[in-house]
Amino acid sequence: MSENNHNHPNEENPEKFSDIKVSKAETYAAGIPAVLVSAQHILESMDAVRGFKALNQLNTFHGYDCPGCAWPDPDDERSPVAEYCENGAKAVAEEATTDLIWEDFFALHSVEQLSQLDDYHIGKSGRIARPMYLPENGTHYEPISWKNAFVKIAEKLNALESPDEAIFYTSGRTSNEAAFLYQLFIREYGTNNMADCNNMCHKGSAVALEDTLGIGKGSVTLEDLYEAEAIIIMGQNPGTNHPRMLSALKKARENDAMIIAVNPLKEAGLQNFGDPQSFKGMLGGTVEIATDYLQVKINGDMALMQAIAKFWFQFEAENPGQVLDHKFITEETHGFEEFKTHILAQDLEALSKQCGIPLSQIKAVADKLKFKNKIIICWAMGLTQHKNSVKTIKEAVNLILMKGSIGKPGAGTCPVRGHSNVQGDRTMGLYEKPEDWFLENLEKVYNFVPPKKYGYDVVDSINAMHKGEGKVFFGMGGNFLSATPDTKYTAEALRNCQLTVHVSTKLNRSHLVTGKEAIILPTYGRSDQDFQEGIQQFVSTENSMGVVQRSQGNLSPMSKHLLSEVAIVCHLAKEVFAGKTKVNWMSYHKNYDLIREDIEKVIPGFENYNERVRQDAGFYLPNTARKGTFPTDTSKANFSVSIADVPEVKENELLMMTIRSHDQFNTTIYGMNDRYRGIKDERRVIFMNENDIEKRGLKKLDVVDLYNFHDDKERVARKFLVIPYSIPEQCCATYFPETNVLVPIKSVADESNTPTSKSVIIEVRKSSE
Ligand SMILES: Nc1nc2c(c(=O)[nH]1)N[C@H]1C(S)=C(S)[C@@H](COP(=O)(O)OP(=O)(O)OC[C@H]3O[C@@H](n4cnc5c(=O)[nH]c(N)nc54)[C@H](O)[C@@H]3O)O[C@H]1N2
Ligand SMILES: Nc1nc2c(c(=O)[nH]1)N[C@H]1C(S)=C(S)[C@@H](COP(=O)(O)OP(=O)(O)OC[C@H]3O[C@@H](n4cnc5c(=O)[nH]c(N)nc54)[C@H](O)[C@@H]3O)O[C@H]1N2
Ligand code: SF4
Ligand SMILES: [Mo]
Repeated sequence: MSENNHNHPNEENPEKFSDIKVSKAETYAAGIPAVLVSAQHILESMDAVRGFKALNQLNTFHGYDCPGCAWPDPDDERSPVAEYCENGAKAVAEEATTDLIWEDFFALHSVEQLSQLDDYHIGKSGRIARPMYLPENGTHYEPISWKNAFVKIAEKLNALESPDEAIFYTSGRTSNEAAFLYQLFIREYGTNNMADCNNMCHKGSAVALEDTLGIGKGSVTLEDLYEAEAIIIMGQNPGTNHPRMLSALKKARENDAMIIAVNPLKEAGLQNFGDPQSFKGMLGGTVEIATDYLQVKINGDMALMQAIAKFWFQFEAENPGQVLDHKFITEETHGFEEFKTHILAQDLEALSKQCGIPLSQIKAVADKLKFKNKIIICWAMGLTQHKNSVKTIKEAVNLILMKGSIGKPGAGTCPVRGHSNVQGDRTMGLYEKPEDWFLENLEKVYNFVPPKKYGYDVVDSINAMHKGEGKVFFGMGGNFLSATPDTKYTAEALRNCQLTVHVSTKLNRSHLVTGKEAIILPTYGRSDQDFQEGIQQFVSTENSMGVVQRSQGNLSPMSKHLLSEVAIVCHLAKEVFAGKTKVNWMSYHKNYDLIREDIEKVIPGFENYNERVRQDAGFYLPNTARKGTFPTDTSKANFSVSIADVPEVKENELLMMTIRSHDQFNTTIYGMNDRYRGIKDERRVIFMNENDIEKRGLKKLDVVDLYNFHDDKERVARKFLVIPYSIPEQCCATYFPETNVLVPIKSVADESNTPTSKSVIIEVRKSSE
């Protein structure tokens, strides 16, 4: 067994535990504290001059796209003060830090020692300054030249019996240009094993929307949000995860939209917003966001939406022709009669019980919505990470279709995407199940036959590595070990590999639980200037609303030993194919315009890419649903019929959702606080309903272990502090990634294969230590 097999896949028994301070949860987001916290994070990571330079270009027309979330920037005017939020500033602080880690850092700390640190301290070690290599049976990473790193990777890839033994992962920060080349390299190499973070994220949205509306993306623009009569926000915490969405919601409220929040928690940002860009906000004033708050049980959304649909049918019977859009339903949709029959057969009391919202409250909301025709439904991980996610999202589409609320201004679907270019990576073809047209276009342009056989997604990849069928792992960004489910199982899977490679900016746990050999390839972040052959390049990204924009960093890279992701793919391809290639790899990284020229040839919607991406606000990709056409199998928008179901939770069990604190970006921990939820200096907490605490003979701040049984295996996450919180009974919440150990690998969503990170059945017991 090699040395690296002892390293810790997660912090099982935290050493420092705990300096927690608990206060009342906030009832508003942003405001003055947000401005102060932004400044604090920036100044802790760099000097004021670099900090000012970094923030000054964030989300501006000629600057760089925020490395945080995928929320869009306004098309027209951008704020003269700051077109970013607190968490955008934190993302920049994290990336643009002047702390660097060189070979002396790795010489000083063994991989095992580093793996004992918590994620916060691993990340805070700094930016990786040069390529590093962990030899077989090695205890410490050693420096390696770029050339030797590429040679080693190429040797391993070329020695595999089949290209399908290699696994390529992508996290959603990768630019369009790098993503396009990366998929081209992987397909020329011969596999479709392209797992990506989307598999754990909005995959269910894409599946549901493709089936029902014929396009796997949302339909709305920012303007639509301003014009909507009603916005329903389900399973999303914008105050933390898409903070500038609050500015759009504020605008919607000023235009009299009603906003309905559907969430098991009373999230601060869904209640009130202190706009730091308004005079009133700077004086501490706030505006109300949600007009109605439905504190639904975890996974109760489908039942709730079916109940609303049933009330709409009742109201339509009382007000014929006024509640439903019959013209739209008749002309544009398919399957309405079956849907109607199904909904009318449902028992309202049973639906109300299932979702945990009193019938009177559901009826009141349905009533307020009944004459509204411009409705937008927004959602995120609270809908996508359950077993029945695809069906739940289709239920949201049913509501939209009943109202004809799509293909017109102020109405439509809004899956709010996570990583800043996760949508673009998919558009560029990073997909384990490529469509025929895409492969045909690749073949036409490059004159090789790309593989047709579907590849592995994230969960398939873990299983393949666990079985020894996946032998080389290559991650373009991300933190595969910590982001994926069933941490111990995934650690075993990665350790089975001959080689694990990560293209990364910062150190993370995936560098510490490795295959027999491991390589870290350090790369530029969004804020870094990218010069190739003396000419500054730019990249482009696609935001959550399908706008493609250019992004050009303005900071001098802190180390001369970094390569861009584009250059890394080109050099790797050169080494792997050693001349036997149809692609002129070494031309691309010298001039990114050439990559965009080829993207334009392969992917529809990118006509005149180089010209249009240079326009101030970029350009919109075509979107059929936005135009009111639905290229589905029936050529209509499809209603769907689903039985509302929820996981069976026994008396002694709780249904756990694993969520983000206000101080993290996925597995990157910015800090130990969750300001809006009143938590300071601790992440190992479990938010529980008071009655559930009492029933178990527990009290506030008791230390508990969380555990469950699945496939005859006990999974345990130790030492969590009990926090009484406003959450429906039998539901609880913890932070990801600390509790990913409890998400069983086999617990995945139907159709999308997404781990069910928001529906984890657990029990709690007092911690014995
Ligand atoms: N600052 C910051 N920004 C981020 C990220 C980050 O980690 N930090 N991550 C980025 C990424 S990749 C993504 S995908 C997005 C994630 O953005 P979100 O989806 O907002 O993130 P989560 O914290 O997972 O929150 C899910 C929300 O859904 C609620 N919820 C959980 N289960 C249910 C349910 O069954 N029904 C309903 N109705 N609600 C439920 C939770 O209470 C919580 O409010 O954010 C992106 N932006
Ligand atoms: N239990 C549970 N698990 C979840 C979720 C959940 O809600 N609950 N959410 C899921 C979701 S929605 C997602 S999207 C995934 C996220 O999964 P990932 O995308 O794999 O994880 P991140 O934490 O975003 O990746 C962070 C790492 O990316 C690297 N990085 C940052 N910027 C760059 C860059 O510009 N280039 C390169 N090459 N590397 C960079 C850094 O080294 C950093 O350590 O996690 C999923 N896992
Ligand atoms: S809303 Fe998202 S993209 Fe915009 S500044 Fe904040 S983190 Fe960055
Ligand atoms: Mo995500």
